[in-house]
Amino acid sequence: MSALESRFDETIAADQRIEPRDWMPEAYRKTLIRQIAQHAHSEIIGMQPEGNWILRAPSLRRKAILLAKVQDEAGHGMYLYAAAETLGVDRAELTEMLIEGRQRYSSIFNYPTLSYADIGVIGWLVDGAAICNQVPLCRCSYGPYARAMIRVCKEESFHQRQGFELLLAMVNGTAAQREMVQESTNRWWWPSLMMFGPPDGDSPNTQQSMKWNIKRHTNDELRQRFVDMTVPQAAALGITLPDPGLVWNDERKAHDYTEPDWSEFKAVLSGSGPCNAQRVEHRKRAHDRGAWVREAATAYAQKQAARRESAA
Ligand code: FAQ
Repeated sequence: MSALESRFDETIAADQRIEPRDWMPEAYRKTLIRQIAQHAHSEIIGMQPEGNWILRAPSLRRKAILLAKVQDEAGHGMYLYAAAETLGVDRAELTEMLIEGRQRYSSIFNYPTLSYADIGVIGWLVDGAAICNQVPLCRCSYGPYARAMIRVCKEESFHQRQGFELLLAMVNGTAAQREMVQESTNRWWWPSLMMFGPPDGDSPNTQQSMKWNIKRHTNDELRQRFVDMTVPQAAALGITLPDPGLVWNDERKAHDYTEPDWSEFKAVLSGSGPCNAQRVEHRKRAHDRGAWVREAATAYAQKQAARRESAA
């Protein structure tokens, strides 16, 4: 083993951070690029389901809240692309890979938003699941990713609360509004459980990622944490989670629950979810429409560089 490899192993064993200039195994770098890029793409594609309701928000207050949330997701995407760039990839290259279907984004964003209750339920369940998954990533061994996660998690907590607050208003409203919240919860519950990834036995990356202190918990551990956290919140809302198998297990001191339909998860990952094609097409259109901005920014930067050179 080379001195560089031993140094890397010692840093991981001491639970310290790897920084961009440190030597790292190629497989560690590749895993991080895969996970951070997938995470960044999720934040950017994740703007679409909620963005769909900005023009139809029921009040100015709700519109301002939703606009701010969707803008935050764009910001998260930017921090994450910047973190990925410290590993030697280019953001433009990552965007190409997303558009060409060579990199993934979270399965959850391939489902449609059908009512305004979905805005509340996404905040409650989807941001809730994101927080559960991402708080441990603040202790990830790769410095730039861990630091980006600290800010992202603070903002996600705010997003989760705005979702819960919207749902509280709706469940205290009319019978029709309560029904909207229940119907939306029924649709989003199972896809939210899938956000944590495949069951541990079918997760090819978990073991190695945990050895490298990238992941701190397995997919099933985090899914369980999410279920246990969400049950009392559903009770506070007076909403039923759509799983008859969801019961407290006193021996395990955790809830038993029914596994989501993993064949649906696989189908969504392979591109045949309800909105896959639409999401990627929309992202591609936005990217193409932004070409003139990128060209203008490049031309400006080149001109500035030429001016500096001639002044020197
Ligand atoms: N969707 O071996 P594992 C948000 C893939 S939150 C799609 O277990 P790993 C906030 C996986 O990439 C959502 N693909 O993989 C927001 C792997 O692919 P491969 C984003 C999935 O990496 C809220 C294969 O399956 N959060 O955006 C999914 O160890 C509201 C095998 O799986 C993150 O990305 C999935 N759900 O664990 C925004 C968090 N699950 O190897 C807007 C960071 C797995 O075939 C509105 N990521 N795959 O290329 C992680 O923690 C991990 O990457 C996991 C997956 C836990 C997602």
